[in-house]
Amino acid sequence: MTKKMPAAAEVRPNDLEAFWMPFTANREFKRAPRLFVAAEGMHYVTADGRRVLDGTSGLWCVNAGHCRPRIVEAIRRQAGELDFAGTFQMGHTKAFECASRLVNIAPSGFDRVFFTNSGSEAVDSALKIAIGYHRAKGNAAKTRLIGRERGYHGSNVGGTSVGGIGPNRKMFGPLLAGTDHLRHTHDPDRNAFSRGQPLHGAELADDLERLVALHDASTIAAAIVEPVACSAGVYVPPQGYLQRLAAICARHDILLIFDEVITAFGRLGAPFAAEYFGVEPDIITTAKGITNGAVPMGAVFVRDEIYDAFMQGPETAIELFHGYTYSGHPLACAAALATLETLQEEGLLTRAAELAPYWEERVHSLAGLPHVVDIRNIGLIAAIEFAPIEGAPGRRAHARFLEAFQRGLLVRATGDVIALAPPLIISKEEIDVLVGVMADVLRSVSD
Ligand code: PXG
Ligand code: PLP
Repeated sequence: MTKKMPAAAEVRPNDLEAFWMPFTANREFKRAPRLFVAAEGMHYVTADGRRVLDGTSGLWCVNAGHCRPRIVEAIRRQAGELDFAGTFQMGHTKAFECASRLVNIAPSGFDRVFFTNSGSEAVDSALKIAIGYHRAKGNAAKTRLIGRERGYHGSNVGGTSVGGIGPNRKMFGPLLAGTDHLRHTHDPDRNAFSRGQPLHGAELADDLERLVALHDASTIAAAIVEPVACSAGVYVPPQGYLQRLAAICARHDILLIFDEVITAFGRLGAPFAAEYFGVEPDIITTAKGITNGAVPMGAVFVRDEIYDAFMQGPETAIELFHGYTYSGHPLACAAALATLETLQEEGLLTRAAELAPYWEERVHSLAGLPHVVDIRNIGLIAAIEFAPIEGAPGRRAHARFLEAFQRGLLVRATGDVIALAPPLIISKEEIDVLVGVMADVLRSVSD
């Protein structure tokens, strides 16, 4: 059979119907698609040949910038050397090397890492590990999982269940039994236009005591929070909040899971948010920046006590009945190793701390532009919130996202918030360009 291979030019506009796109207005998109064909450093290139400044590190993952040669080359080399080797009762050297290198930059005490292929899988793995840990310690009744309103923990069933974004949940019935949610920390009346961590709201951590009173600590396995809740609109933790939450967890033998899928690998100016905030969780979930977005990968870091609790029974027995075909995939491990080298060599794990004051100053210069009701920032993250259009929540931010794209800037709209999180290699001049385009967008879109 001969099948005519379409030329690249014929393929480009393509038939867009088959791909059911995730978290996308499929019909609107397919009427007026926004397609990238290449990327390098701080920029994407669109199908019609325009350069677009990446204001969101792809989807919060390309921390070192696009198509970094060391990472590209490592993946290429690995694909030709060892394409696949499983890690169920077998192994390959890159996975062990990768794990060892990663725990070296993790907060102290986190000496074990479990590999997944995404943040969603990292979260569901962490939730299962938390429940399994308590069972291994003889507390089999500790199974309840506590999330937080406005939290995002991926799209798998466990993560959706502890997640706290209404639209992500409402289509899917009751989800996991035995979950509950802390109140969110967004308090614009007291905290609007805060620079860095807001002053007010540490006491909201005491909401966990309410859930303990309601369910009893003997039934609660873990509480999971994003140190900075990014997806739902960038909610920076109030000063003292995370410390207070950690203390309550410790008091009740509730494992504290930090979901650092976005915050790990330098986003705040430290390798991990746990370190940045000086808080000690028990489990840390990561993904995204671990491979600079170049190959899917996630990782769950656990304290030694947790790993040790599973290492019981005969040595021939499997200790954790959980894993993925592609846990520790060779290409992902090669990409992660090259990413870590790039981040370390270029000082990118801490660069956001150096840039943060400039970034903060520049993004807050957008205050006062039409419809802006709040601006928030931490590390190399910022959010601009708009007053919603009556009866059409989200439309205002979406319109500004579309206009920014027309003007050569990629941003992310979530609800009526525009989120910004550029690659950590951004220069001050590029920050000026980004903020300048945003200002033009905010002035030019009237509605
Ligand atoms: N936890 C957190 C804290 C996340 O931010 C996930 C888990 C799930 O990771 P995966 O790799 O399964 O997508 C995430 C992912 C956005 C956006 O624009 C955020 C995410 C994904 C896509 C878009 O806010 N976060
Ligand atoms: N479904 C079936 C039928 C499978 O055989 C497997 C893995 O063997 C899975 C799902 C899980 O796939 P993965 O390990 O890639 O998550």
